[in-house]
Amino acid sequence: MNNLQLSNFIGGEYSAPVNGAYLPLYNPATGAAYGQVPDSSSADVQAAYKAAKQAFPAWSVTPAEQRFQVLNRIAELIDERREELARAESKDQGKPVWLARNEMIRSAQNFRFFATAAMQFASESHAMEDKAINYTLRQPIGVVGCISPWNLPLYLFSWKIAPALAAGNCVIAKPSEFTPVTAWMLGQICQDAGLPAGVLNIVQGLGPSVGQSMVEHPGIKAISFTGGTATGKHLAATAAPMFKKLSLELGGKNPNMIFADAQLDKAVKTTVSSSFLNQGEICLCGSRVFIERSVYEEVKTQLVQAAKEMKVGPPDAEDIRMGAIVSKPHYEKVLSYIELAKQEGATVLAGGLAVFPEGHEQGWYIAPTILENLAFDCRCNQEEIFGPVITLTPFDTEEEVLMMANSTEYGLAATLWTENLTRAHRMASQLQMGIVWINCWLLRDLRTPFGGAKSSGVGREGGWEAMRFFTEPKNVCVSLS
Ligand code: TXE
Repeated sequence: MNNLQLSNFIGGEYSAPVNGAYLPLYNPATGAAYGQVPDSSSADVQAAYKAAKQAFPAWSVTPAEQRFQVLNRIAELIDERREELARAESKDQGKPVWLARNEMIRSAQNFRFFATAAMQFASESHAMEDKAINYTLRQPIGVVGCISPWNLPLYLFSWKIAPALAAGNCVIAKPSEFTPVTAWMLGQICQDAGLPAGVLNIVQGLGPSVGQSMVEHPGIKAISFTGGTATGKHLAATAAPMFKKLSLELGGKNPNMIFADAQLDKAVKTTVSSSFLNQGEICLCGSRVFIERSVYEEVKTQLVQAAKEMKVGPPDAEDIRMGAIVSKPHYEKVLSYIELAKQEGATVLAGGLAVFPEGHEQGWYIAPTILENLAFDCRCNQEEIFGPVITLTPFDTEEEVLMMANSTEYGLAATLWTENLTRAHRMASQLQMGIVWINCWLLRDLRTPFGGAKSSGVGREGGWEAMRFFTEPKNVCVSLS
């Protein structure tokens, strides 16, 4: 797939951007350009809007069973093309190909899950004794926008698109300009699955042009966005005067708390994943590891050993644990945080530098990095780094670790390792987070609400939450007298 030229997918057809402009597409494993992605403009968003608006009257009344069948077929086709999609995703994003395969399974699950939701989602009714009966229709909103990031490209793209379509909306979707390939491939899959033209439109390009045009477009009534907190803030300010419905899934600086009474082997093993999976580029990664002082040295030694043994290399090698960082600017950002940590007085226990695998010296690789001796309120412990970098901090009491865990502006997820049941529940209720994992990490039931508190976002997705977000409730009150 060298010299790959991507296109937009509008009105059921692949098309070049109106302005004819393209951006280079880079392979993080080599640092070299391998294709081009449309640098679309508001003209393409407008064309997508026209197509979506035209498709909406028919799609919004398509029987739920037919919507189920099409979405389920998309899931089957993703499964059938898993290897091809996984290889494309790994090349585009830098993630290990084995991990991309898992994410393709999950992308198919997103469509399968919301296919069934289309069949199950129903009106509520509220009887007022003998006076009246209310029923609440949940109607599709119309044309909605989905904007997704580069860390889990198809997985997060499908996580938004699937419920939007299941609920009967027509969609304009924009993947990240850094990782557009699997979204581009999804257009063909949707067509092969029989999704009517115009129901899903994919516009490729930059955030400040395509994304911004979507948010500014008065006809796009709701936006589901996953990305950085700064972008989310800007997006919310743009959308506010139009009273758009917004779902924002933003950054995190997640605490991972290990108590002395935990099953330490399991805690350490999972912590290695929660720190470095996908090069640490998952909003749910636990970047601040707090360890009870009596087991601090023991846990630290094991984590450092695991990090040092971790193989970093080209993403298509089956035996690597970590691949390349998604883009040059992000690679430089992560390295600059490691430098900042040193200035803030960190001791580097593992990694702390770029890696240059043989034959891939120009790629963007960073060693799994473990830091200690940082204050809980220093910048490296407060700001989202979003790379393979964790800090270790000892604690003495539950109150102390709770205070440190809640000390950042973020509130996405926390992980607790303890065999003390009452403590686990007590802390879960006091952590200012949208998600708390107890003795596990990244275990996801697609029915549960997903999202963050504080600066980690607004609203929840997943299950009925997503179906509610993508519908407008209308209460109808009927007098019985
Ligand atoms: O994301 P952006 P960036 C965090 C992480 C990372 C930081 C910045 O800390 O280092 O954010 O990453 C589109 N209107 N996360 O700058 O720009 C953009 O094109 C509308 C956490 O790469 O937020 C892309 O499709 N859209 C995160 C999407 O927003 C705009 C995942 C996300 O990109 C836009 C990614 C605009 N004005 C980064 N500007 C998570 N929560 O998982 C950009 N976009």
